[in-house]
Amino acid sequence: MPVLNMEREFSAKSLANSDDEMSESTEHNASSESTQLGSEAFSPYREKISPEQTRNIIIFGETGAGKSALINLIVGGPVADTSPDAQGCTLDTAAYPFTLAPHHFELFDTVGLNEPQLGKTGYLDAIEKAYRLVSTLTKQGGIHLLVFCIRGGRITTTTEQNYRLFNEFLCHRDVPVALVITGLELEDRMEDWWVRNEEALRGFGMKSVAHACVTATLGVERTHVRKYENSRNKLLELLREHGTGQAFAQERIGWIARLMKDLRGLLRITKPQAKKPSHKDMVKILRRRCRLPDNDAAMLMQKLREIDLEAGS
Ligand SMILES: Nc1nc2c(ncn2[C@@H]2O[C@H](COP(=O)(O)OP(=O)(O)O)[C@@H](O)[C@H]2O)c(=O)[nH]1
Ligand SMILES: [Mg+2]
Repeated sequence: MPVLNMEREFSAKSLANSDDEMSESTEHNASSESTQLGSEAFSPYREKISPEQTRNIIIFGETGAGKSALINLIVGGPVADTSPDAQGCTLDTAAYPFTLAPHHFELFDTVGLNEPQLGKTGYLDAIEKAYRLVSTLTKQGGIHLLVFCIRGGRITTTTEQNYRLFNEFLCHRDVPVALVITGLELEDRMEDWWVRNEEALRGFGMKSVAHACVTATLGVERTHVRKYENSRNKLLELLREHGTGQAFAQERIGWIARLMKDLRGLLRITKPQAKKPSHKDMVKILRRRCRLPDNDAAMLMQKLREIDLEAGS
């Protein structure tokens, strides 16, 4: 059974122990505009940062887990839309720049799976989003850290599949994962959640290099202000400590092809006679929606065939 990395856990524990500290002032600089992937228009702030300097942090988890609230907490202002029932397309992504001197980060707010499986339309939409995400990430230097956001509560099959989607399918288990547990404002000590649930998370195979038990809400009349500020401190420390290492990236078309194939494993076909989409269908979607150039389309078809051959299918 996979185990948590205990060596790295030490630093996670030290984050946890900052529960009683009051907020320090931290230099930061946030743009209130996100960068929608696939659009050529970057905010002026982004253009000033060279891709080598920017650390790309992917925040993922189920809808409602608190990903957007977490980004607002880190950035220190309401840049990302939070909503109790926002929906979207799996792998749809918006990026938010954030500076924690001397480091520049790009925080990617993602849409995860809302059910353990994808329908055919959801699958084709997810492929389009995967293409945009991977194209952006290869242009911007790869992924430095995955932040898995879970709402303190039950771990479901959807939670597990979201972990697989980003950790295994997108990052081939090569990127450190930090767990952030939200919704803990009613705990006397937020870290108690970890003590009670660490064993269960281990049982689900969720490995992490660090964790932070937090609240991403200030509460009515700022009831939770102290825990909120402590949560921000923990997250900034987590980014500093674990978000500034080596990036993971792959050759773009090969990366997309592999992700398309892996996503297929999550595809649910409800009508027994219906077929799964062919390579041609998938490439057609990318040509139509993302203007995939001819040579990339040919290379993608080739890669998809190679992966099939490798798998012996
Ligand atoms: N009580 C509480 N509510 C939270 C917390 N984090 C997020 N929320 C709320 O949960 C809802 C979903 O949050 P959101 O950030 O949009 O989730 P996302 O779908 O993962 O981006 C919103 O109404 C948030 O205000 C938290 O730590 N505690
Ligand atoms: Mg959101």
